[in-house]
Amino acid sequence: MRKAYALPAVAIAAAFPLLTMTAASAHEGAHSYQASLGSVNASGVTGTGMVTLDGNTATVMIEASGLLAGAPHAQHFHIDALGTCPTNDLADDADKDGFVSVTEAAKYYGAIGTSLTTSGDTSPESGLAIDRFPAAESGSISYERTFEVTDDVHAAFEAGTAVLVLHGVDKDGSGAYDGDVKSDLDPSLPMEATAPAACGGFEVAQMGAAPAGGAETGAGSTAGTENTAAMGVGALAAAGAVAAGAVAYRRRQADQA
Ligand SMILES: [Cu+2]
Repeated sequence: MRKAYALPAVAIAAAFPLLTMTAASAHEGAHSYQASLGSVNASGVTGTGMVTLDGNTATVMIEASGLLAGAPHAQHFHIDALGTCPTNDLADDADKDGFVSVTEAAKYYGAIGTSLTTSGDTSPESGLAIDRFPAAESGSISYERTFEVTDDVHAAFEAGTAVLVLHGVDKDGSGAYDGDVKSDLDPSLPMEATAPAACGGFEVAQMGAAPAGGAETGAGSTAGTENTAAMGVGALAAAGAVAAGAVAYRRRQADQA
């Protein structure tokens, strides 16, 4: 009797062309990724990154604070390494110059895949185009841009090896990029200008995840675990707010089109 219901796929497609189209679009639809930025080089920088990839069209949003105010902060997608970040202390300072440099961090987060500039070219060649990176007025960055990424960057997001990195840290608290240590990327620049300040690996965004369920999980365990769970929920809620903003923004754009 079961065989009577087993319609060939072709027959289903013929009978329900709209259904199959919907299934196809859902499969190829946009995917969202989120990164929670943690400090590197004891910068105190925190923030979030949200990326929606529709094919190779990326809508990128970054919110970060605690940065050296009024100074350019290079920001990139780094790709094709472990998809992780260096520690926030000097454990990864292999050459003991007092900084976790880009070179020392690369084993975690890889090379530049995309330069998150405010205008123009977004290739790795613009990696230090400091006149086209956010200047962090008041120490904060609120960045949003839609542009095309390359196939290797898209693949890195799918593979879980895409990492958001913000650079530039005022290690000596002088209020400017200076100091005797020179950048490992460009010896004409101080290390402070290029050392990573914040880093976060991208994960698939938990769109529509219920934070209440996460909170329940912590109930009944130790206080420490509850705190950890609460912090996790807070991070998710923050990321969810960013995601909701992205949806609202896209709707506004759609309305205007
Ligand atoms: Cu970078």
